[in-house]
Amino acid sequence: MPAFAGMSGRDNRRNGAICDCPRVAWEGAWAGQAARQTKAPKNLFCIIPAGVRIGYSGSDKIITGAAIPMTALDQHLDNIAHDGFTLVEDVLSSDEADALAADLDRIERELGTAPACNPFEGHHTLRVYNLLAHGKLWEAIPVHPRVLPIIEGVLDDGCLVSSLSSVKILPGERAQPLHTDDQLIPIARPHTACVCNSMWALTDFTEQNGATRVVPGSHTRDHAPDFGTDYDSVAVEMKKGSVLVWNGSLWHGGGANATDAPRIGIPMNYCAGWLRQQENQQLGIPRDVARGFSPRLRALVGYGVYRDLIGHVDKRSPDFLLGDSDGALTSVWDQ
Ligand SMILES: O=C(O)CCC(=O)C(=O)O
Repeated sequence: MPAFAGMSGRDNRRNGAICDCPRVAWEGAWAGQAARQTKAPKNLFCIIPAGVRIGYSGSDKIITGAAIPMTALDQHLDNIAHDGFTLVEDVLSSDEADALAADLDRIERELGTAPACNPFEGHHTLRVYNLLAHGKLWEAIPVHPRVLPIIEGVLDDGCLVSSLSSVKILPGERAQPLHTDDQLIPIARPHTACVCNSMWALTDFTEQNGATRVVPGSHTRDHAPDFGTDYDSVAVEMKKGSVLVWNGSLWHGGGANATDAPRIGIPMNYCAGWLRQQENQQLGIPRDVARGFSPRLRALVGYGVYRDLIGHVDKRSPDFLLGDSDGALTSVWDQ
């Protein structure tokens, strides 16, 4: 299979055989020239795994993906380190994506969701926040074994759910201003990754319907974009069921939807265990709901401690507040 003409010198075939799943690579369009409003090229090679890493199993019935293979994990982490993003394909089956989209319709109806009508959230975009409070189906997303290991590789396994929401870009929406997801965090750039986010495609994402646009490599810049300024970017097209993962410092934004159908995406966002979550998970998710979460999901939403200290309640893990654990903790001070 021919390599994409503009690819960098990295050899994406190391450690394994070549298969034909598309890997988003951008250098040809981007580093070359004329990157503005250019689609990320596809049909590049990726790795057929040699090893298997055990991941956390999801708590939900419908989502049953196997753990992410180790060499693929390395490749994804390499992509994020180098480009600022990576694409994980076929995470959800078509039926799984449809089930989530149908449940989202239900939630939007129940909440009477309407566009926020501001330049960031859009005038023709429906957004629902705090999805973990709105139904069991959503509990499988934060712990998915094909994606969580990548997040843990960028942050660490003490990472937290920062927010779980939806972005349904309706026909006629304009492109969202480019931004970074760690833009409000007042530390000098570039910095160690403290936010790592993902976009789950519940419909195909195309340049025409508003696929997420990224500025490859921008996670290493020493500044964030100026709000509302036009920058060169590429659209990351992906099939329904795929997941785009990026370093929170990457410049990106939703695209314009020039079609007559919605583009439905689920931003599943994580932050470091030492950072405040964007959506307050402990107050926003009723305790009765959190009590039904798997142990891993409980820890991810904040019923745990980071490095045996951060987040403790009276030197106990806050898990005891859910009632079925004593929260026993050997704090870092006691070690
Ligand atoms: O909808 C998208 O593709 C990106 C949305 C986004 O980046 C945001 O709302 O922060």
